[in-house]
Amino acid sequence: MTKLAANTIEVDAKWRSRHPTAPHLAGLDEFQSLYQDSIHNPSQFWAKQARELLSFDRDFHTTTSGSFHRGDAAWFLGGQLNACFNCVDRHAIQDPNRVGIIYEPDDPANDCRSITYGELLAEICQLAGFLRSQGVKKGDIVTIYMPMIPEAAIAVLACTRIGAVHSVVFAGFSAGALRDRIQDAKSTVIITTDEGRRGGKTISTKVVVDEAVRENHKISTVLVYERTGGQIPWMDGRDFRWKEEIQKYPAYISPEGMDSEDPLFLLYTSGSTGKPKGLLHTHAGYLLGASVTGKYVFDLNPQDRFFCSGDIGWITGHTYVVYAPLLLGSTTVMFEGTPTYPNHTRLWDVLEKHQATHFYGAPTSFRVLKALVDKADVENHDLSKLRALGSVGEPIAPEIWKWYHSFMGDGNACVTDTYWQTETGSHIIAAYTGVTPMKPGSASFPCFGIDVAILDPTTGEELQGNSVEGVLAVKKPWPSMARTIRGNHDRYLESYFNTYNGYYFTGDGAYRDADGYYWIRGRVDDVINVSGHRLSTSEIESALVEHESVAEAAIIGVPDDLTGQAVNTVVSLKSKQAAMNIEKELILQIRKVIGPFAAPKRVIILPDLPKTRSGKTVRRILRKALSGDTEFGDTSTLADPSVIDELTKILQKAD
Ligand code: 6R9
Repeated sequence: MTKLAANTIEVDAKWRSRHPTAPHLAGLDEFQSLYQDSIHNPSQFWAKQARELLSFDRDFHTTTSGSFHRGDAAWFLGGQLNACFNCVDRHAIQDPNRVGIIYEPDDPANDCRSITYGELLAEICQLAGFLRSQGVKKGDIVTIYMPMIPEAAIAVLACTRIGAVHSVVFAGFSAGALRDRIQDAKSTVIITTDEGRRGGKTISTKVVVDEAVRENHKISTVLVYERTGGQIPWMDGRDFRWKEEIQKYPAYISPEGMDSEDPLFLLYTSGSTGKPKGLLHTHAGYLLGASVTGKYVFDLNPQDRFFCSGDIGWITGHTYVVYAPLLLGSTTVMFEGTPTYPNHTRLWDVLEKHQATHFYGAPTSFRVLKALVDKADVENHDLSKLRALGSVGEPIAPEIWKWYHSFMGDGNACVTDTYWQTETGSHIIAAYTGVTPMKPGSASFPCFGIDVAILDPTTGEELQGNSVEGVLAVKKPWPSMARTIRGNHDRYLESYFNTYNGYYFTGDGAYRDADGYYWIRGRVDDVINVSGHRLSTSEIESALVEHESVAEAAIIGVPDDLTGQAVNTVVSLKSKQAAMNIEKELILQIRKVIGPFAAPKRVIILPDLPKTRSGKTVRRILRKALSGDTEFGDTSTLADPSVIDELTKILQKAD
C-alpha cells in the first residue's frame, strides 16, 4: 500500500460511493503500477492503450520510432484511422440518440440545444461534402475563425472527415493576426460566423475575416454560419451561407483513411521569439493522448457531461472541449458566454442546468469569481453530480484551489490541476481524479508515459531526488507531442530540443517537493501568461515598433492579482515631442495588431530603455522596477545608469 504524503487531502470515500459506475482506476497503487509500466515498457503500454481506445481501420505494425534528437518521433506506424470516425461514427452507430454536444448560449434566456451523435454525424458529413465541393483535399489547411458554438466543433470534425487539416484561430485575434495565420497556413477556405455573442456583446467575426483576407487573392471560399442574422458585408461568389449550402450534400460520406502520422491540425502559439509558431499535431498519437488523459486524469465515462470553459481557439478547447469527450463518447457542454454574464453565478447555473459531472476552467476566472461570489449565492445549486474540477493554463495558488474545491463542488468533487501545453497535446502532469491525494496548488505527478526531469538551468544536468528546483523537461517522446512547426523544422528543434540536449524543454520552471509532487513555477523564457493566455513579449514588441512614433519597446510581465501576469509596456519614442494620448494610441495599436486580450495594463514612456553597453535591453531591471522592487542589483553594466532614476521618478509619480 502506498504511503500517503503529508499535507494532502485524501479523496473522500463518499466520492467513490457517488460514482455512477466504477472509477477507471481502483486507486493510487494501480495508478503507480500503470505509470511504472508506461515508463519501463512504453511500446507495450501505448500499443495496448491505442488498440483499446482508438478504432484503427488498419492496425499499426510499429508502436514507436524516432527520437528527440532528430525531432522525428513517430507513433503507431502503418496504422490508419479517421479522427471523425473515432469521435462520432463509433458512438452514432451504437446509439445515435446519445447527446454529443450541449450548447449553452451566451444569453441564458435563449434556447440551449442538444445535438445527438446521429445528428452530429449527418451535419459533419454535409459540411464535409461542401468543403470537398470547394476543392478542399486531404492535407489542405482550412482556417476556422468561430466563437464557441457547436458549429465550430462540427467544422473541425468536417475537416478531419475528409483528411483536411484544421487551423482554428481564436476569435479574439485581430484581423492582422488572423491574416498572418491564414497566409502561413496557405488556406484558401475560411469558415466563420456572421457574428458572435459573448458576455452580452457582439463580436464581428465576418468583418474581421473580410479585413484579414482583403488583399489575399488566393481565398476562394468564406463559409458563414449565421449565428445572429446580423447585417454583414457580403462578397458574392466567395461567401457562402452555411445553412443554405450544407443541405445540398448527403448526410453520409465515408471517412477518409489517414495514416497515423498524417497531419491532423495546426495551432498557432506564442514562442519566446519571433512570429507565432504553427504547431503541427498528427492523428493517432494526438487522439490517443486526448483519450488516455480524458479517461484516466478526468475519469471520464460515456454517461458523463463534461463542461470545459476553454475556448476552441486554444489547445484546451481542442483537446478537452472537442476531442477527449467525443472520443470517449461522452457529452461535451459548449458554453458561448463568460463566467460573469449576466451575473456572477453563471457557471453554477450552467453546471446545475446541465447536471455536469466535470468542470474544467482557468484560475484567472476563479480569482475573479472568488472576489464576487458569496457562498449563499451558490449553495442552493444542485451540483451533486459533479465529480471532477479541473484547472489549467497557469499555476493555481493554494487559497484559490481551496476556494474552488469548496465553492464549486462543495468539497465533494476532486480538484485536478493539469499542467500541459499546446506542444504537449494533452496533460503531462496532473492529479488523477479520485486517485491522487490532493495537494492544493500542486499539479501533482507526471501522467502515463511522461518521463519528467528537473534540470539545473545552467549546467543542464538532471537533478535527482526530491526537494529540487530547476527547469522542467521530458526525457522521452510521448504520443501526443507536436511533431513540427509548420515550415520550420529547425525552429522546432531549436525551441524544444537544442537548449538541453536530449530533453524536451518546456520553458517552465518547476519544483519537485519532498513527496515527489510537482509545483509549476511559470515560464523561464520570454513568454508571459495573462489570464491563461500565452503571449510572446517579442510579438507584442514588434506590434509596437510598427507604430510610427515608437523607437523601441520592451514588454514585461508583471505579477497581477487578477490576471496572474499583466502586460506592462516600456517604450522610447522617436521624437521628444510625443503625440497627445500616445499611451492610448499604443494600447490601440496592440489591440489592432494582435487582439484585445493582449492589451497592456500600463504604458510607460522613457527617453531611452535601460541597456547594456553592447545595446541589449536589460529586462531584469524593468521587471524589478515595475514589480515595485527597488533593489536593482548590479547596474554597472548599464550604458546610461541615469535611465533608472528617470524610471523610478515616473513610477513614483504614478503611485
Ligand atoms: C494548456 C495550455 C502553456 C503554458 C505552460 C505554462 C502554463 C498551463 C498550467 C500552467 C501552471 C498549470 N500552464 N497549465 N502553469 N500550472 N496547470 O495552457 O497551453 O496555451 O500552450 O500554455 O501555460 O506556463 O508552458 P498553452
